[in-house]
This record gives sequence, structure tokens and C-alpha cells, in this order.
Amino acid sequence: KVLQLTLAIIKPDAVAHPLMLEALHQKILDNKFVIVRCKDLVWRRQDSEKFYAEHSGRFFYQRLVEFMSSGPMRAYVLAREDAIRHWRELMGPTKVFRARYTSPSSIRAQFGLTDTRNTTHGSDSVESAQREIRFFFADFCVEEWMEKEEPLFRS
Ligand code: YYY
Ligand code: MG
Repeated sequence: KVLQLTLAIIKPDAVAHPLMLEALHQKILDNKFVIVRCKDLVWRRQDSEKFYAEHSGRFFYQRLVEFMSSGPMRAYVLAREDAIRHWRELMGPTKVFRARYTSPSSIRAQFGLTDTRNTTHGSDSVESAQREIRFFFADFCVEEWMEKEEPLFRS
């Protein structure tokens, strides 16, 4: 099976809590994701605005943008078979109370504080994964990784 790449973020609420950060990092490893790239960073407000441009105008945009540039976060490029779907499944629904009701063992159900401070991000399509990986890791070339490194993981 061919590996797929996704972009995952551990958001500032979770990075601020050392045990939460540790637990989430471990969850990535426990779920058979390969960590292809990983870095800690802080967004300026304009980075936050650009990344979430698709939501500009929504009622939650300002609080989202403010929160995402409020402190350190951790970004990952993760590889797995069906990585995009698996990571989003692991995160659970966007809204924390819905997550607690419908997917009680998901990350957002277990660690999320509010609909904004919901611990993690995951790309939602192949196209957004491409764009988001480039957003964080400008020098990372998806096509090159697929050609040169992905085959190393095949059995
Ligand atoms: O992809 P996902 O993160 O699950 O949700 P989106 O609908 O793309 O929203 C992005 C981001 O916006 C969400 O993770 C938190 C924030 N947000 C919010 O603060 N309040 C809402 N009611 C909905 C989304
Ligand atoms: Mg989204």
C-alpha cells in the first residue's frame, strides 16, 4: 500500500501542557504514523490569517486567528496508508462537545477545551495537505519524497 502524507498540528493549548504534548506525540507513534518532518514554531498573526483564509468572515475567525498565534505549536508531516482520513478520525469532530458525545475516545474529546482550543489540526484533502505541508515546510517536496523515500517503507 502506498503511503500518503498529511499535515498535523498540535495547537497552542496542547503544547502549553507538557503532558498533553507528550501524550499526543505518543498517540502519533502508536497509530503507525511515520514522522517525516516535525518542528516547533510560533505564528505571527498574519501567518494565522493566511493559513485559515478559507474561514475569513466566519464568526469564529478572529478568535481562531488570535488563538493560533498565541503561543508555540508543533507541526508534523505524517505518513501512513490513508494518513489524511486516519488522522482526522483520530482527532474526532471539530466541536469538542460533539466529539465527547459521538467519539469519546478521540483526541478532541479527551483533550479539547472548546471549539477553538481543540488541540489538533489535520489536513482534510490531498490538495489541502499539499498546500499545508508547503506552508510549514517550504523546502519539502512531496513529489520527491514520494519518489525517493516512500518506496523505502514498502514491504
Ligand atoms: O478541520 P477542522 O479543524 O476540524 O475544522 P474547520 O471547520 O476546518 O475549522 C477550523 C478551525 O476553526 C477549528 O479547528 C477550530 C476553529 N473553529 C472554531 O473556533 N469555532 C467553530 N465553531 C468552528 C471552528
Ligand atoms: Mg479544516
